[in-house]
Parts: sequence; structure tokens; C-alpha cells
Amino acid sequence: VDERVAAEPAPERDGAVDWKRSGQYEDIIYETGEGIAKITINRPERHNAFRPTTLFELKDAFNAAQEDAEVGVIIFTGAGERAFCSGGDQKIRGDDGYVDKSTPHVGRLNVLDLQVQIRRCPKPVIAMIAGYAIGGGHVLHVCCDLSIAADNAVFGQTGPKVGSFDGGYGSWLLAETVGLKRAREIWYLCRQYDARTALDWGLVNAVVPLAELETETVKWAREMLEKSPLALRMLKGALNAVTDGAAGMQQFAGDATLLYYMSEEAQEGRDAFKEKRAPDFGRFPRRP
Ligand code: S0N
Repeated sequence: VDERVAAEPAPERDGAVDWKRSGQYEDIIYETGEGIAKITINRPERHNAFRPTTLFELKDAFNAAQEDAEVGVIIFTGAGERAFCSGGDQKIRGDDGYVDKSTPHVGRLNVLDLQVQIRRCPKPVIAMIAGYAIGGGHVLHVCCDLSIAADNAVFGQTGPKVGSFDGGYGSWLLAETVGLKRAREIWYLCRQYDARTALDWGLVNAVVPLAELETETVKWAREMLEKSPLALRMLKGALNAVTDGAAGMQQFAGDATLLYYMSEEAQEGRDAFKEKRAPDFGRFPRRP
């Protein structure tokens, strides 16, 4: 009997991941399972608006996911069905940034650090969006590699209405994603856009019924987990390099060095130094 024919087809796994929670956090939840890390902003009473504490915790969680060699894909989301994230917490906005117990004397704008961290993380980050992705929350999903939206998702910027703007990734990465005219419209008019429009504009990768949001997002994560982690890492670096300028090239160059370290040619240099002999690079091809 040909075992390939007789074998039962692999059962379709449902979306349910047996998430294991870890870390001591107040504003977020950090979970892992099946090679996926799920990071959730947990302030649903404020539509998951972030304060400095939230951002310090997110920084810690993203760092944990990046450093965990078991994790291949990160899902970034908001608690509940009403919001992914509504941006900076306007209720604790001081005169020079956001102020809370973690930074009582100096206002902070520390979402910018998180944006950079998401971009530089060598693992794919999927924004899983139910409800509002507004203001600085909208910018966060723009910074993610992929965005899966529920059919109740609502997108938009509010800066010129509430006295702020994001002239960094929030402007030019958005323009690169949806085009300059649409980016201008989004910022100048501060309208809200539904999930279908976001899909038409290339702002999200897929729209699914709310009840299927996590199942579908996990499906995308599992598909990526089947792929070569180094290839995904290099592709993320390559796709970000142009918009990240010298910093993007620096990261991409670091990845090239990582690959070189893994070659026999580089290891010959290391070994020759340790063995106090001249390196023999003659056995390696001068590639055309
Ligand atoms: C999302 C909206 C449209 C939803 O309206 P809806 O459904 O009517 O709900 P609400 O009743 O308004 O909201 C429910 C509860 O949640 C609170 N809430 C919502 N959003 C926020 C928020 N951002 N801050 C604090 N609280 C929030 C509501 O107040 C309500 O609670 P109660 O009833 O108890 O009052 C609507 O909620 C809305 O428009 N929200 C505000 C969206 C907004 O303007 N966000 C801020 C935009 N600016 C930024 O994000 C800053 C940008 C930024 O981070 C940045 C950029 C560049 C450089 C640095 C920075 C930086 O600041 O770090």
C-alpha cells in the first residue's frame, strides 16, 4: 500500500491556539502558543488608547517575542470587539506629551519607539483589528507587516482635529501604502473609513467576519510559520530598507553579516585567528 495515498489527510486545525500567558503587565496581555506571540492592548474602557505605561509594557513584550527563538510570528491586537487602538490617551495628555505614573514629571511621546521596534523586529507582525484603529492606533497598524480586519473595523487619523500629527511613519509610510492623494485626504479631512474601503485602498490585507477574526489571523500566522524564517527576515528587511533609509540599510547589512557568519568562508577567518595560522580563503570561489 502506498502510504502517501492511504494516509489520512491532516485534520484542519481550528483557529484556537492554547495561549499561555506570561509577564506581569497592567495594560497589556502577553501570550504565546504554537510559535505565535499574541500581544494585546488591554484598556477596552478607553478603546485601547495607550499611555506611557502601555507603551513601556508593549516595548517589553515585543522584545520578549523577538528574543524568543520559539516565536516566528507576532499578532498585535486590542482587547474586546470595539477597538484595536484609539491612539494616545487624550485624558492624560499634558502640555509636553503624555504623563502617567511611569513618567510623572516629564511628558512622553514614546509611541515612536514602538513604531521603530515593530519595523525592526525581524519577525512578521500582524495587526489583528476589530473596531477602531484611529489616530496613533491607526499608525501602529500601518507599521505592522500585515493587517487583518474584522468587518466592523474603522480606520482614520484624527490629529488635525485633536491637536496632534504624526509626520513620521504616520505620514510617509501611510502615503507609501495608499498613495499620496489618499494619505492627504486621510490626514486633512480626518474622516473614518470602513473595512471594505480599507481593503480597496490596500490599507489591509483581508476583511473577515468579526467572529472569524482570530481564526483567520492565526491561519495567516501558521502559513508564515511553514516558511523559511531567514527568508522572511530578509524580505522584511528588504521591504523596509527603502523607507527606513540609512537605518533600514544598516539593518539589512546586519542581516547580510549574519548570513556571512553562518558560511564556512567566514568561519575559516574565525578559526584561523583562533588557531594562530594564516586563513585559507583560496578554497572559496570568487563568484561572478
Ligand atoms: C474612536 C472614537 C471615534 C470612538 O467613538 P465612540 O464609539 O463614540 O466611543 P467613545 O464614547 O468616544 O469612546 C469610548 C470611551 O473611550 C474613551 N476614549 C476613546 N478614545 C480615547 C483616547 N484616545 N484617549 C482617551 N480616552 C479615549 C472615551 O473617552 C470613552 O470613555 P468615557 O465615556 O469614559 O469618556 C472616539 O472615541 C475618538 O474619536 N477617540 C479619540 C481618538 C483620538 O483622537 N486619538 C488620539 C489621536 N492622537 C494620537 O493618537 C497621538 C498621536 C501620537 O501618538 C503621536 C504622533 C506623533 C508623534 C508622537 C505621538 C505620541 O503622542 O506619542
